[in-house]
Amino acid sequence: MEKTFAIIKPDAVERRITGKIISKIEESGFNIVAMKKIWLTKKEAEGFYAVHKGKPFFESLINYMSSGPCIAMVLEKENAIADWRKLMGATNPANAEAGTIRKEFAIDVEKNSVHGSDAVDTAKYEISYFFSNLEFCE
Ligand code: IDP
Ligand code: MG
Repeated sequence: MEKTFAIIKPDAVERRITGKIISKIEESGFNIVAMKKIWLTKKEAEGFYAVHKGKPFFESLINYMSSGPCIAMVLEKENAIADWRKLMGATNPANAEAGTIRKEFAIDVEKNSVHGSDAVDTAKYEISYFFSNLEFCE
């Protein structure tokens, strides 16, 4: 079964909507096989988002992602990577489809409430960035 990596970002944790987001994840057929609450340092956020280094939004993104705790999760399901991206919705909530998490909960293009891996190799890297083998329940 395919695994993907998900984050409930600081804007959503701060607004206490993690339960609502987790409900949507479970109702959509994902199994949560690992989960923890974690407050990233700037360095850890920079490492996670290294692919965006140099982009105009990078510094603000790092400040935001290290501004408070987030929830990191590994989700499992057939087609988990694409299906989680679909449930999240477009990066900019203004372009997100009805019924998606970002359409319903995101504040703006930066504070967009959730993260999801975009491919098999990034899912593998991101899962191993946050979780060790001992943290999985399968
Ligand atoms: P994704 O989260 O939908 O995969 P990416 O392009 O990988 O989107 O960007 C990573 C994160 O960087 C976004 O989720 C969002 O928080 C932030 N971001 C992306 N584009 C912009 C932008 O144009 N302005 C501000 N923040 C942005
Ligand atoms: Mg991305």
